[in-house]
Amino acid sequence: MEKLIITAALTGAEVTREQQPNLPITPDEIADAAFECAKAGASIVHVHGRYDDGTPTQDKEVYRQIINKVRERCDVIVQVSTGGAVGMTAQERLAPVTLKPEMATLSMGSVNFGNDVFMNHPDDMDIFATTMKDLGVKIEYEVFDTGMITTVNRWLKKGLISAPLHVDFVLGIPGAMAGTPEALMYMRSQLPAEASWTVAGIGAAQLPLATMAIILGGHVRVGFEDNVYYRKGELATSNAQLVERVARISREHDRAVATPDEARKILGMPA
Ligand code: KMH
Ligand code: ZN
Repeated sequence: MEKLIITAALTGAEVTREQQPNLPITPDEIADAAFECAKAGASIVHVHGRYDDGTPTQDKEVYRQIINKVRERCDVIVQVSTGGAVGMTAQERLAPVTLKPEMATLSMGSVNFGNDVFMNHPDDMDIFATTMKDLGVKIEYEVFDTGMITTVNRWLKKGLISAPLHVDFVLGIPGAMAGTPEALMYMRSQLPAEASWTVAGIGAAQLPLATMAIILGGHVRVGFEDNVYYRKGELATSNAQLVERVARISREHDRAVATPDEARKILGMPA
């Protein structure tokens, strides 16, 4: 089986220090967390910008610092968020992509997101995809609900996007698809041929869905953006602790963990 790509979603836009005291916020903290996660087996870090007071931002300068500081510390694929935080404009959200990071996310539709609405107008999605393609940024298609994988397939058929595709199933957001084995199996059944996939289980769904992905030949995303606990009632001590556990489970199943260069190869990215 292909080696396992572990993505560490380090910070997100919603989690607070009150919920997770070890949440990395500043570019230095994010770079340290990326280094620890890379050591533990992550080949991709999914990053969100925050101002020092914790406010989410898509400020290009904040992302520039994050990318540079991560690169100074280690080799790991930096994947910037274009989801940002609910309520940001499309233009704001696209700003970090102009830094030409190795990888960026692209949300494939609108969805209720807790008590908010995460808006992704088709015209904006089109601009995001075109910009990423023009700048040579590898896209991770973020799929929160079933209609979004249908859109991936529709775009592929229309020639708006092309293989190799990499899809992230984000399962368990209140308002979107459930974080259940059945949901994952359905999503996987709808993938275009040859696409690679990863799963980001939210909250308590993180570990069971990660374990399923390891067995099924998918890839895994863990980290504080999606889940702040190690187990019920016990906060994780770091993002790296969550990465380490997934790497350990994978190795127990005789599935080796990919290095960043191996991940680039699997995803069809330049070395
Ligand atoms: N913060 C969410 C509203 C992404 O990073 O691309 C969207 C999000 C998706 O986190
Ligand atoms: Zn994100």
